[in-house]
Amino acid sequence: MIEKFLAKELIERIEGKLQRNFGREPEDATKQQIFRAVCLVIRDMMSELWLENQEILNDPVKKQVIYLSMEFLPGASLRNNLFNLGLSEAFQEALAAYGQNIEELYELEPDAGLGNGGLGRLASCYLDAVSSLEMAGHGMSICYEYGIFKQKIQDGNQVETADDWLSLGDIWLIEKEDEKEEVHFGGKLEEVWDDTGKMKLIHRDYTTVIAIPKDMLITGFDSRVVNTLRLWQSTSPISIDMGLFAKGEYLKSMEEKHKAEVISKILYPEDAHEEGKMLRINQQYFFISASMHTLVKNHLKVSENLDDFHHHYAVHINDTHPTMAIPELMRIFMDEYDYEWESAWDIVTKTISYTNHTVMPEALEQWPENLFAKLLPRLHSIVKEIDRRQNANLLKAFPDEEALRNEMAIIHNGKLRMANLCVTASHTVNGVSALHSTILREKLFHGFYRMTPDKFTNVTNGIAYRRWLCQANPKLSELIEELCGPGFKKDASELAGLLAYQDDASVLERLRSIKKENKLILAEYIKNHNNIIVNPDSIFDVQVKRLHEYKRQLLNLFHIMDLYNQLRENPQMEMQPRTFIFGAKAAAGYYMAKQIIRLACQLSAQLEKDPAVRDRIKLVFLENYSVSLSEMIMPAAEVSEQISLAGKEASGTGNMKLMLNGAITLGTMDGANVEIYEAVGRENMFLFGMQVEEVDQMNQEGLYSPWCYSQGNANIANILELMSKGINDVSFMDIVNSLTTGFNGASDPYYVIADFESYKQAQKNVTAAYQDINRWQKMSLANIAGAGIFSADRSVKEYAERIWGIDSIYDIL
Ligand code: GPQ
Repeated sequence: MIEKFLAKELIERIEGKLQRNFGREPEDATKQQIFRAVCLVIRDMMSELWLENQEILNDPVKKQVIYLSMEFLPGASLRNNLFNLGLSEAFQEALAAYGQNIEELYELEPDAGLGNGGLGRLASCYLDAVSSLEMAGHGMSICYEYGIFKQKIQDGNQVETADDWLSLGDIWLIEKEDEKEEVHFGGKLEEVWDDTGKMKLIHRDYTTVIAIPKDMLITGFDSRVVNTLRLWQSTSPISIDMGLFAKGEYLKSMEEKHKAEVISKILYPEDAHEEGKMLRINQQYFFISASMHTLVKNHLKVSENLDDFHHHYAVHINDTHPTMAIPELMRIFMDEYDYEWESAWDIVTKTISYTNHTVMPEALEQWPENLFAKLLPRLHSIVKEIDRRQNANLLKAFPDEEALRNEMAIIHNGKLRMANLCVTASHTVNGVSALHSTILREKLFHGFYRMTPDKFTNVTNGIAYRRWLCQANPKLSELIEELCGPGFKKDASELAGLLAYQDDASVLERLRSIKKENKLILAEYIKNHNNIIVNPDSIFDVQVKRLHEYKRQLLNLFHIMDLYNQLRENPQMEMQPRTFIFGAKAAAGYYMAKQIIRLACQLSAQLEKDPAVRDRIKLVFLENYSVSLSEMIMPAAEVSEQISLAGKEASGTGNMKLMLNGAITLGTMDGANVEIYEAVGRENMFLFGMQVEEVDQMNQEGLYSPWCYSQGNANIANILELMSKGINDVSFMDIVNSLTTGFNGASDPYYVIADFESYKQAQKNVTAAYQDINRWQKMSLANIAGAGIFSADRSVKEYAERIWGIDSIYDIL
């Protein structure tokens, strides 16, 4: 248990921080100063816990996981840390003494948005779980000065502005200047022969960049283990070239510094998309090289050599972005510690494991070999050798299957394929939902699966459920605690205890009234931010996630346009009012995604203008969807739109957060929806659309013609016509063309039109079910009760047991 603090002690500590750091008394401190002082007090407490465990953590026989990821999306930390430490009430009381409201401090905190979406948030959920399970594990990434852009909607279009999160978010970062690392870029390799006739490769004329660690401490719920998320910031060893400066070349004199600093300047805002950019390669190598050096150094502090490195560290690669850990470790072992290839390879491959997060071809990283060789010559030579050896293995395994061997090669047609390198060098490879892992085995990595079937496994994603339930939806959390006891906060499977109340009318009524209160909070937010008054008794139908064609926000919009057409034709039509809520960022250069946002915004305005429809259907596009905003949306949602084309969404995690808050999934058999279906049963969700096999068949036949569909279906034709003619005076011809022109997969590649009728029917079923409030609340309860298996604690336990070989640090003392 964590020590309890009295409000009085906290007041003293907060006052101390205000005086020493800002020279202020509480009365004349600004809100920002109070926020900082409070965070500093909590940071001290976390640091003490962190120090307590250092001895155990540094023992080489106590294994720890290193979770490498280009993205982490912690969101805000204040409320989460207080909740985890059990100090929320004490701080609330302490602050009340100054007439301060802790909620206002929560609102002040900017999100640490060092990720794009699901992948980054998953990484943060897993760190929370590692600490909560009292395991040792650290995240490593980049300290981006600017995180995911802030989205503004101007005239119905997305506009991006920079996210200067560090201006206040830096309060959680502890700089460890003494643990900085050097990273070497570019240069050339030279062969040098020693007296014994042994050849060594020497790297010369490289550029040095300094990596400075900024550590964010990661608490777990009711846990004494505090881990770290180490974020590397880049800087140059030379701050200014005095020679150039003296010559009056001021800008040039600072060029080196700027070149180094640009590496950690900004997060790439493309989600599940690779572009082969030089800066991206530099970012990857920068944080990988610094991280691997740190591990090796730390290991050597407690062990004589690196032979037992894999007993001390499990290094996990979150998608292919950190793949360079493989050749970089090989390089360090061989070039810096004189290991032979075979023994280095043996240790490295026992250390590394890899999670794949997508099967979308455009997201599978492939680097141009020339560029890679120029930027990282030594790593290139190592990858070439891995490829050479792998080709020999492939020839043995598949002597008569040249096409397959080519598909599996690491270097092919002048490209380095990072996924193939990962699978080759990892001891375990996993997908993130049962369906996705099956697709990996049967399709994407089928050759590898034939060669090494035991390498492949599944770990279905999970979420830091306490954040979205206990912290974001306290009323629901209190009700569950009252009915089932507090055990669910430690063990999410205890949520199933709620099922005992599925026929209890008073419980169902309380669930309804909690949902209503949460809807009112969101309605107020919508009024303030969108200037739209929504009906709190309408169905809150939510689709929040990155904007991507495969996620099919367009299918949702098709349904809304169809309702609009029907209402215009038949204004008297009886209809259960609906509020369709969207939240989505589009990558800045993703034209179609931006068009879809524009369509949503124009449609929203058009509906609002029309008195005949606006009381029955509303569309709200919430700008700047983020972790913090999701914490307000999830508790208020009633329908969870999970409508990706089957086979495309690796897992989804928003689907889990929404069901946990009692929203009912309207979804395809894709990603983790399949497991939601298994958890709650057909009667507690709304399924529609083609299954993976049907999609595969359509793709193979190549006969799909959305244009023919629209000829045979007046509703679809009317929707297309509406978009062509214009919505709120804006025409969407590019969307229409992308759906209807071209043949053989060139038009409507995500089968929006093919799945439309099935979706529409499912939407009708939603409306019908909502008419029966009792039935609806029962479905909602079944979803909350069934959400337990989607806890990140469960996922991390599976990783720990089956992949990393780690356990609670207290169990192995
Ligand atoms: N995902 Cl490869 C991302 O958010 N970004 C990425 O670059 C890649 C995957 C998502 C994926 O689309 C979701 O289906 C998953 O639920 C999520 O990763 C976490 O596994």
